[in-house]
Amino acid sequence: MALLPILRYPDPRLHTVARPVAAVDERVRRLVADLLETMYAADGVGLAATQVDVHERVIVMDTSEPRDRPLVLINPEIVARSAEMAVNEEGCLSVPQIYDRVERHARVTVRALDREGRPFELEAEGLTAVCVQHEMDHLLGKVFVEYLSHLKRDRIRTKMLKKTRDEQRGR
Ligand code: K1U
Ligand code: ZN
Repeated sequence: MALLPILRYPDPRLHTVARPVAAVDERVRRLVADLLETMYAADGVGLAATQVDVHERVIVMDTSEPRDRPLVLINPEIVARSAEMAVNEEGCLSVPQIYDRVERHARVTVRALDREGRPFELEAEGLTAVCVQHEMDHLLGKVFVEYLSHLKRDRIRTKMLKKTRDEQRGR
């Protein structure tokens, strides 16, 4: 297994649309293992392949407490959405230390393949529903800050560029 570097906003590669996985084989299972290791090491509850510069429809999540129930979603599709919406605080491993409120469907049903290539359905609510919608946005090249005002987004972009520059200079 390997820890993978996570792209940081505003890296343009975060806006790449992921392609479907053609076959769930050993290569994909290795990617899944690396995504899980990277997500747990970063203390995240989710991670999309897009965030590690792999543009295939693969998501990992673990919203359990203690964090011992990994969820793997390959080629996920939302097949039902609640009319009810909910506003929740979100964060993103690609936009470290930035949190803001985003409105999303309160419940969603997702159809996907597991790491053995078997189809399954997930009925998600609460943090799991927030997380799966956030991760599926990543697969479409969308970062949660795009739900915020232009003013907030511009401030976040400037802050992230400065943070990256300072880190590269060892500050
Ligand atoms: O996609 C990512 O960058 C992972 C992201 C998933 C996410 C969690 C919660 C709401 C939206 C998206 C994170 O893991 S953010 C860090 C985190 O652990 C967390 C943030 C908010 C609530 C609960 C957990
Ligand atoms: Zn994210």
